[in-house]
Amino acid sequence: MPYSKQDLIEFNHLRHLVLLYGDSKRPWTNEQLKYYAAHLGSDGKADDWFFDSFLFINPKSRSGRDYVADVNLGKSMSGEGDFFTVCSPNPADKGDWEELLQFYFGKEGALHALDNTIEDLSGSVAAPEHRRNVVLTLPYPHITQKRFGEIGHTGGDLNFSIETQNLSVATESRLKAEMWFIDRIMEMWEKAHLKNINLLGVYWIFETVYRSWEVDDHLLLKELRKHVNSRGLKFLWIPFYATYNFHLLEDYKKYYFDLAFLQPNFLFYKDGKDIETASAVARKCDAGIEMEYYLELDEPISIKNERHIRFREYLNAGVKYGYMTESVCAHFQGSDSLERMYSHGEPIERELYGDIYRFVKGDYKIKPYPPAPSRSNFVPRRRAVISLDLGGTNLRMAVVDDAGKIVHWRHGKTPASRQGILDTITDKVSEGIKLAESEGLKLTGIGMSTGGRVNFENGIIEDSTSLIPDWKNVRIKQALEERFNIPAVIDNDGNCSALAEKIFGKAKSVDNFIAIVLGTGIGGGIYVDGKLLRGRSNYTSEIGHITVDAGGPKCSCGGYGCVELYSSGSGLVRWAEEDSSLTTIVGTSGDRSTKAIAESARAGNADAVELLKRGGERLGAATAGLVNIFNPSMIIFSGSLVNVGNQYFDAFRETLFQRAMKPTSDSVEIVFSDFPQEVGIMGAAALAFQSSLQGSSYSMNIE
Ligand code: BMX
Ligand code: ZN
Repeated sequence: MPYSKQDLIEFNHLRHLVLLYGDSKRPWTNEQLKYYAAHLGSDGKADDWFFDSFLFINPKSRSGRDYVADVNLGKSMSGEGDFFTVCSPNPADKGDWEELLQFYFGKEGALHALDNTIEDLSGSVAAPEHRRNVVLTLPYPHITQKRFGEIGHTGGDLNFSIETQNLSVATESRLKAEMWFIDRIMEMWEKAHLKNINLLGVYWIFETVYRSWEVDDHLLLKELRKHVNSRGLKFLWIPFYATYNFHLLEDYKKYYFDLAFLQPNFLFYKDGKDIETASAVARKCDAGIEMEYYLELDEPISIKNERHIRFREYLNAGVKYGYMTESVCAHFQGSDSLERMYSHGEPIERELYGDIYRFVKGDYKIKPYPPAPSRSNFVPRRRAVISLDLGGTNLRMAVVDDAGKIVHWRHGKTPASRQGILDTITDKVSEGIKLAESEGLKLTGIGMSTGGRVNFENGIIEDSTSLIPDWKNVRIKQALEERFNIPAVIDNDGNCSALAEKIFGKAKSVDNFIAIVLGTGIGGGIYVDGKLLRGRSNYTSEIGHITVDAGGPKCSCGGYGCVELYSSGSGLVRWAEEDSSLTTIVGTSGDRSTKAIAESARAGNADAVELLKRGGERLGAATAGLVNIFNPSMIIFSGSLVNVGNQYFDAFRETLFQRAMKPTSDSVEIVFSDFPQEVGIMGAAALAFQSSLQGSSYSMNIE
């Protein structure tokens, strides 16, 4: 483990580094930072120092664009299954990076706040022996960023993608942006004159070292590290244990970083590695350990017990395997868990606050584990619903629990006939019920999201376009209730997507927004003044069927020139096939699918790029009209097309802002859903929970 007299001096006495996840919209204040800088006695007064080092991490810019990149694989403790994240479709640009610098260095910024906090505390506690360290996060240069912004006077925006240039040029540009960021940090640091803190280094936010045919972070990091070190800074990393390319930890000091902390990930994952193994790996690789803690509201009792046992193991293992005193430790604590633990209503959480403090001081003593949740203990049954999502291409079924977690997930192609669809639904629901019951989940409802015009009161699909053939006059609510004896509730997929965003997603605190689902067709849901727009018969928000070309071809809805014919998955394919000027778009197997179009565009095929631009443009024009009518503050995209390519969304944005009336469009934020593929499932689940909760005193358990 990387702790010797030498390291002590070289890293300015870094021992315990606390991770401070921030929200770009809310700067850190003295009031919050004091919980991390000092230990507070029961009277609320500081009686000692706490962490010696502070790492500031902001995942997103104020407008929601990503600084962070993440790859996670594994099963979480509540078992929602495997998941992973890829390069952001919504990457931060130079303006956002500048905003982050302001967040760090601005007058109200994190560093001034920390400096002042330490200054203030030095009144009640004798000044610390060494200056406290700060580490600043470098934003990740996403390869989805094609117009980062200009650096110097080079006459153009930096482009990080390999769509129109080769990998080494893209990597050079990414490196250039990072080097610029580091130089800006140094300039601002010089000017800031902060007395009580020491700028120790910078942090690489991606928890792996990534290389593929379109990304070369190996080269980037090797060069970047030289630059970081040349400015007198250290380069830090906290890799995810189950990470892709994890073996790189073995040689990390040789090539990439000056200091790494291994995340055991034991707290979050059901089948996570145990801490003994993780600490042995850290020791072997000369890395520190990351302590992992979080607090969740309203978690089920069994999970809470398990969390306490596991966190006790992090502390005890620090004594057993020596990392409490022989190593450096990073402390993950969600965004504000330590502050919340300090004033928590439950003694067990307050006790942990004290134990973490003792641990940081190096004199924590092993404590017994809290009792394991046993079968004989009373454990309330978690509630869950069966959720169905029927679209033009896919039929999905999931079991979703009352924390909004997908516990089981199945999906397949939408059968070609009405009977086929009904049979598959019956099969999948039966399967879901069995899975839920075998885990002791209490099923309270079935929710369904479907394309088509839905009679919401009676649960009847009254009409559909030919995207779902013969899907008319289907009494689905009645059929499900009779067959399974569980209350069922159905709504249009666009409406469901809007509900999903409102309850679980990006629109939790937004009252006026438009959700757009880009799939085989284009669906939509609109919230006005906090209410989902339903109209006379719940047939609202058929955004796909706004005419954008009065002389255009006939649409599956009976109209002509609808935007769905140009900008949806099926529309792009149709256009590619019918427009004789677009001849060169073909997939690897000679096909013309949406996937083939996306791949061709990524490979720089001019026809495919043109097609995406036209598609985005038409949708932008249609949406400009909606913006003028509904005055939303947010537009949220979901559906399988969110990854189709930036050309589409760039053209969308450009057209929208060009066409929509000026003051109206000024404040519209355009964002991507946190669950673009699961939006129908999440919406149907929210619908089922809402209706099963009506008249009951039980409340939904949403984080
Ligand atoms: C169609 C229409 C909409 C639906 C949209 C997106 C039917 C069957 N569908 O415009 O109701 O919201 O497609 O659906 O009438 P998806 O199939 O792309 O998910
Ligand atoms: Zn139409």
